[in-house]
Amino acid sequence: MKIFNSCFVAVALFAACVQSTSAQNPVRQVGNVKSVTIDNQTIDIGTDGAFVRVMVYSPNIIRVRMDKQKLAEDFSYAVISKPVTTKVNITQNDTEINIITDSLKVNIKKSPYNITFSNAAGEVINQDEAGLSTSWVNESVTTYKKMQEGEHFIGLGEKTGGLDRKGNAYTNWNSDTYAYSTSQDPIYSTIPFYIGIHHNVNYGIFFDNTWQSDFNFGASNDRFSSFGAKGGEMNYYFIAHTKVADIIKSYSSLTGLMKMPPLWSLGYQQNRYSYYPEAEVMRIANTLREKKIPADGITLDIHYMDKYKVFSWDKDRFPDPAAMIKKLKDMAFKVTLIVDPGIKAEKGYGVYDRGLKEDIFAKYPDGSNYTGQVWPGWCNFPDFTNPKGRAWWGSELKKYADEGVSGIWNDMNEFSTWGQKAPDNILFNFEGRIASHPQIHNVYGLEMIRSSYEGYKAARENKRPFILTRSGYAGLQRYAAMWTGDNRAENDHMLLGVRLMNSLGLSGVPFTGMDVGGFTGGASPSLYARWMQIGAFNPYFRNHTGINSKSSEPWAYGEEVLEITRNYINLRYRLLPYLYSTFYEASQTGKPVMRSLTIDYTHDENVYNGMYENQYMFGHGFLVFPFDGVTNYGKLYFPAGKWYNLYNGEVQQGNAKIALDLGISKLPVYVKESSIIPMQTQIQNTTEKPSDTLYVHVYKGDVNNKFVYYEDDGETFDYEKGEYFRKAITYDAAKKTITFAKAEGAGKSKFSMIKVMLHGFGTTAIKLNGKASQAKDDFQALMLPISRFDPTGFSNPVEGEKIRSMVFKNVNDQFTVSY
Ligand code: MIG
Repeated sequence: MKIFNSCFVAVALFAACVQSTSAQNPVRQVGNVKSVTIDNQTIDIGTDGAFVRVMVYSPNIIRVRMDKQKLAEDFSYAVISKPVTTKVNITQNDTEINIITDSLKVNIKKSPYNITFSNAAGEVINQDEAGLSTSWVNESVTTYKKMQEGEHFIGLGEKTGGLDRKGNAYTNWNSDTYAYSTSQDPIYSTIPFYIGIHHNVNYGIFFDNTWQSDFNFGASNDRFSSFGAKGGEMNYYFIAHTKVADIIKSYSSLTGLMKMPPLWSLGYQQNRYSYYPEAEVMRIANTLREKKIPADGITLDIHYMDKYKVFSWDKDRFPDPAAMIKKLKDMAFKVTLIVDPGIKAEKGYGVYDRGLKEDIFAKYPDGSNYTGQVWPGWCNFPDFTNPKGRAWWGSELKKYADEGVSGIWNDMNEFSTWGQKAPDNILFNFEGRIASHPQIHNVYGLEMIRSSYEGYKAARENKRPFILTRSGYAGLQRYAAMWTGDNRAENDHMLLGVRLMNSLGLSGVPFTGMDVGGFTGGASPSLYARWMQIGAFNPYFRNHTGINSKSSEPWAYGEEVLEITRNYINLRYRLLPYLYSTFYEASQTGKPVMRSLTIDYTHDENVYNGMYENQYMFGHGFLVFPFDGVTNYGKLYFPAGKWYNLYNGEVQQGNAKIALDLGISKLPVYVKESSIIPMQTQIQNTTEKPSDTLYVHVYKGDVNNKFVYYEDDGETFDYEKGEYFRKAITYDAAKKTITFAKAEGAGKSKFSMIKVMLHGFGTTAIKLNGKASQAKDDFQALMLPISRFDPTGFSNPVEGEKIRSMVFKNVNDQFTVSY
């Protein structure tokens, strides 16, 4: 009885605390608004518990910053754009503030502070959860948003688990996670940006805070979604558009767009941990050529180094690196080298000595260099948040440029010290501001790849660097492609890899890849074949495997698997004109190359269903089903519209679910109606010239489409000065026309002719520029992964399905095909 009583008293006392004496309340709320200052597009708000600044960044982007007292200096490694001047109407009265832009209505209640975002029609898109809003517990700050009915959450970068993040919570703390599980969190990188979807509206929230951050999308709570961090400001950008693609575009306008990658990096890349010595590297290169497996890249892992010391070569294994790289170059192979940030602390090792001299290593508060253990033993770690550190790294990279290296693969940049925790009290320069490890941890990888990108760009005149990274933060797409680290050779990991890339695509990173074939363990032949098929439809296509696993080259699994693998690599090379143009689109708009179906079919509930969540569009035209590689059985969902079987042209109507039992020779891929798919004849590497004809495949459909065909030299930055060849191709379904616009740009096409390949038009009369014209029957061999006579069983075009073609003499001409 006594115990019961005192409990009762304690509860009553706690309630009293919450209500009255805020000084004793461990949760500090924003509270009531006390002062408001409006200056053009910025509103400064003083409240009981905080200082708030709301800025109109554009008609579609509102930025909210908050801190307990006043705001710190505004600085971000991720955001590269400033607010644009825009039409905005801001008013206030005793109870609220209202902001109206062309696209948004923002309402801020004053007692207490609470913000609601609505669209122009007044529909609520997103709002603070009443009573919770934003609060602090010690230094950690969190904003709570009302969970909307039926809300889906997608994005958040490289996060495991399902496509829909509803019901889960996530932490951002970049970590070296060897052989991570399919639900492990966190893994390597941080992109604190997600998209919410409900009631036919969508929004994005980018929480730009580099401290450890936490997101909760209704994980065991039915009230809110939340985002917060262990330190720093509440600092988020609210983005709203009617289309998810435009949300990604706005996010990309804040954090930057990917630059055009070098063409060779879209070819097939061969890798393992590790190929050495030189004879082994040459054997791999020769075998790829002998077996006619198209390829452009070979990657060297840590064993090329002398005792894992970065910027050195093991001279026994590689006596003359420059000569070897030249030999490979003559065979049309580009070399990518791995680099790790840990610098062996060893006097006499020039790289280290120069680092000491430049004083660019991260430090303890007493001024001594922080020392941690990785591959080379005890290491110091370059401070990439110091401009001097970046310059030093760039100058060390020159050596590789001189040796003819094309790509720089940034590993271990979480940063990893054998997976151990690095101490909090390491200090970093942070552009002269001085920051502790917890504040910069999540941007260490970003600043390393920035150093690599800028350094390699400066080291090689007018050549596009290819930078690959394992870690990063929002904005990493400006510098690097990203791969998803140490996966396992398991079916679930193949599918998880697809989701990770789809999610990265939703989060502003278009250039992504996974270890195709699996890093740890060994795949079965059927899993390997499936994985290579899917890899052919990934932005970055690299086969890689770990140190103790069995060989994983395309020929390591027997003749049949070799045949299947070669078929799909071949197809990828014929599709390069399409792929390169799709990369161009990504470089202009941020629209990813691998597109989760949530981008184009946002409000179709089926795309969130766990059964179909891995399906994606590869560019605008291909619907790819990452089919099970073990049972070879799967269920497919076709969204609204009309879909053509890639292999035989058969039409599949949309809004349909089908089950398939398949062999391993084919990956289910369908082409969307009205697609425009430029292709070329088979080449073995990207330095080889295809025939002089660009084959443009057009699929009859009832929806409009616009595709921009794009070409440039694939190598330099001259395209930024107008040296490109660009041709818009428009499918107008109502007018029944396909218009090829005049070529734009100062560059020349490598093709001289266009051949239009018409799919699904049957015997319909075809006109050219309004005049009756002959379209010849043709065979879609180019589209097929292999020749029709191949024993592995690809089918011919279905009977009665006529593929017809028309040839045009001049690739520059403007012309219209109608039916
Ligand atoms: O501690 O360089 O994720 O791709 O092969 C392992 C060796 C270091 C991790 C990378 C992996 C690479 C491996 N690296």
